[in-house]
Amino acid sequence: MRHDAQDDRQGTASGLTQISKYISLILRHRPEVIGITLDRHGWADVDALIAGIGKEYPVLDRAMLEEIVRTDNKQRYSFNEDGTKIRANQGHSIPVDVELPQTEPPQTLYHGTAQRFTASIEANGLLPQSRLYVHLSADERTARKVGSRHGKPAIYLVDAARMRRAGHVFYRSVNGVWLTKTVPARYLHRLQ
Ligand code: HQG
Repeated sequence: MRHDAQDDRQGTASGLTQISKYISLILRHRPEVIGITLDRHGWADVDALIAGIGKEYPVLDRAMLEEIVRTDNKQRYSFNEDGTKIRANQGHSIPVDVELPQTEPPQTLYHGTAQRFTASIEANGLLPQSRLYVHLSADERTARKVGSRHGKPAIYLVDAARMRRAGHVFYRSVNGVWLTKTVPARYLHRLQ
């Protein structure tokens, strides 16, 4: 497990963060790593997940998983009603349908990326790359944070209202991320 000065400062929380990142890998991208499958709505069996992750992180039990879900800073995961299943709310690369209703977006949304991607984005529009959807946010601050993950950030304003009028479909994940399949370049306005 990675262990650095930042982890030391964060104490126990860093352990949870490490496990949370692993859960994110399993529930969004690679369930086969621990020999489990997701159903078509993205649900994994909680006991199977705990058992599978236990090989790497034996400390994980039901109570710790509940704490991870409850305290996750982006509310990445949800349990089903009876608590027997768990899924990621968004961010998948594997084709699952998390049953989001189409939702009317605000007039404008934001997308944060890295400056080195801007030439390609302005030529080809925003593409979902390895994920199912392009991820957008309702506020510029979140976009800046997302963009900073990739390098020196560049921020785009997305003309969501005009996209809607042209028939593009939007979803809002249960943790507030706006999703759409692609954003053609004509709907992008670079802020920074
Ligand atoms: C870029 C995190 C070149 C796109 C965040 C982005 C988010 C292009 C990168 C969530 C392009 C894909 C998603 C094009 C798009 N040419 N580059 N035509 N079109 N790109 O990580 O939006 O912590 O898949 O701009 O908070 O950065 O994981 O997407 O830079 O909500 O929960 O290709 O991931 O959440 O990168 O982040 P990503 P993202 P979590």
